Amino acid sequence: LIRKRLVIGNWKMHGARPTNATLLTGLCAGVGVAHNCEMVVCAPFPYLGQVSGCLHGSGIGWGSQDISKHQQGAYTGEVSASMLSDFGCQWALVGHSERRSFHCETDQLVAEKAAAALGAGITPVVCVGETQAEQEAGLTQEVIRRQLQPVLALGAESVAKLVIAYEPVWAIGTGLTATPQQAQDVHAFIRAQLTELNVPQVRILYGGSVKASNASSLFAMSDIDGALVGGASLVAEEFLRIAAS
Ligand code: G2H
Repeated sequence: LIRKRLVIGNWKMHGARPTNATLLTGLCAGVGVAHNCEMVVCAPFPYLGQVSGCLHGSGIGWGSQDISKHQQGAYTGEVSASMLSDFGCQWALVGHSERRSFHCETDQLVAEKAAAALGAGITPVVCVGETQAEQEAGLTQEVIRRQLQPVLALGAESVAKLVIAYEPVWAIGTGLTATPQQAQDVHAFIRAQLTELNVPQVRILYGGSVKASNASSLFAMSDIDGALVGGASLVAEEFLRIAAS
């Protein structure tokens, strides 16, 4: 059973046309270093046209950082799956911890967004992860199980088409990384639930302060299939080095 390696850059709310151009040109020039690894860039909505123009035909995929659960209608400020498809997006992050905490996204809403993406042929990258307080209280597994529950309830046929990203909130943008073994333990816990659903081939990415210097030790773990990279995805050389790991 082969799970192809996957490294996704999450630009978050960073970027400007000129710096994006430099970054994207750098990625296209260096994409050859990352054979056996799929690369994807998730940019802010207004830049998806620029990203698709630069990455088209490069072998690097692109996507959004969020998606509406609605197909169309009076939903001011929302962006639908079909609009993302219009811009060639094949990927969408859903339920990133920053969406969950700053925009009150619930486990149920995250699952509905994943379903909306799947309905348009877009691969949702469903993010899960516990906060520092939850980790310290020994609630990691309970929280992950709760977050995954409505997503797994979409059924094996749907779950087979998505990607899961485990991002411990205490390791995001803090410089703290889970140790490879800490991450592996949670990935194995998630894998067990996927196996129970008969979809062990679903990829599980690790996220949280991943950089070129810690990527290899994370990727050496048997249930870590790649990474969701924030800060380190904003510099082409660094992101390429992670993909090459
Ligand atoms: C976690 C991650 C990317 P960073 O949010 O989603 O960001 O690598 O900056 O911790």
